[in-house]
Amino acid sequence: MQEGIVYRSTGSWYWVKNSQGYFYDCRIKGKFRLKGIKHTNPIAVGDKVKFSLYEEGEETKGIIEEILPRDNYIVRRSVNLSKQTHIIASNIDQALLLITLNNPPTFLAFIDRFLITAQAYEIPVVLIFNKMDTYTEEELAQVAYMKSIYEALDLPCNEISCFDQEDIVRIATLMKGKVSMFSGHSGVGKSTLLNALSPGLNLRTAAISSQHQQGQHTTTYAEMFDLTEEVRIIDTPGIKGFGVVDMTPEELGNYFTEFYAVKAACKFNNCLHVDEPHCAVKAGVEDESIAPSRYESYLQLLEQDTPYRN
Ligand SMILES: Nc1nc2c(ncn2[C@@H]2O[C@H](COP(=O)(O)OP(=O)(O)O)[C@@H](O)[C@H]2O)c(=O)[nH]1
Ligand SMILES: [Mg+2]
Ligand SMILES: [Zn+2]
Repeated sequence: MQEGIVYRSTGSWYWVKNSQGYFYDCRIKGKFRLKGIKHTNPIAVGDKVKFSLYEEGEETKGIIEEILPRDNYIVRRSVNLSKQTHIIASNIDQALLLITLNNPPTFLAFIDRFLITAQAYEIPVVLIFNKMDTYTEEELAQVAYMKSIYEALDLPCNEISCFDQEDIVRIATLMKGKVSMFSGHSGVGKSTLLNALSPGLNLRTAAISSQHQQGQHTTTYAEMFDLTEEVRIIDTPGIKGFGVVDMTPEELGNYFTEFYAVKAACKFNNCLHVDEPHCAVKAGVEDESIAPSRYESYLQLLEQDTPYRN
């Protein structure tokens, strides 16, 4: 039996790379379909699988026999109205969120929403402030302020320019030995950074966006790429963030780690930090130990993204 990782999937065929670096076209055994009833696809890009080989004419192909437990996975709702979800990708070691101040603007609320969702998916996030070569003194101060908010939460922050070779090497280093996923608004420099990291790589993203322009039907297919031998990415064209994850108001509050850290001091143990008296979170916002933007993001998410609130 071979062990491998799924790099690409068409829904019926899986392109699996084994530990020696060889790729095989694999099919799955029927039983996975039954097991994967919650999800429209039983196996996703990023999955670690065990497969056996068989000969089909001249070709050696594989049958996936087993899927190893996933560290994490991201989903989107399937297009039909069922409760089923489609697994976009799994086993993501880190999400690299590219941020630019302007051109395009990345708002703090967007960053916070991304962080919360990544946390719900159990994917560590690295923040990358890009286009540092373009900012004025005033804008640099703004970046420093944004950075201070997230460094206080122990999130790794990097300032880079895609045109600075030392910065590229730094990013390559933090990607080494991991599967990373790039996120961020269109125009923040994802493709530029990927090309700088791996000049030979011909990413599919361009082809996908030209398809878009022709108004064709496009589906989001994730795909794994080796940038170098030890640097892998999962490319998820068309996904800027992680979409929306259902969570209860209480879960949401807990995902704001600095709120969670003080909530024992709230008068009510089910405090949602909104109208309640003697709230430690609101006190923290007042004495500025909690960033006002984080609290604003929280209120916004509480309003929009917690359907269970009644
Ligand atoms: N000045 C400057 N421009 C950049 C940098 N990174 C990307 N860009 C430019 O930003 C534009 C959008 O980049 P692109 O990689 O297509 O963004 P994507 O939509 O996130 O893939 C391009 O014109 C890039 O040349 C950077 O670090 N500095
Ligand atoms: Mg791009
Ligand atoms: Zn409270």
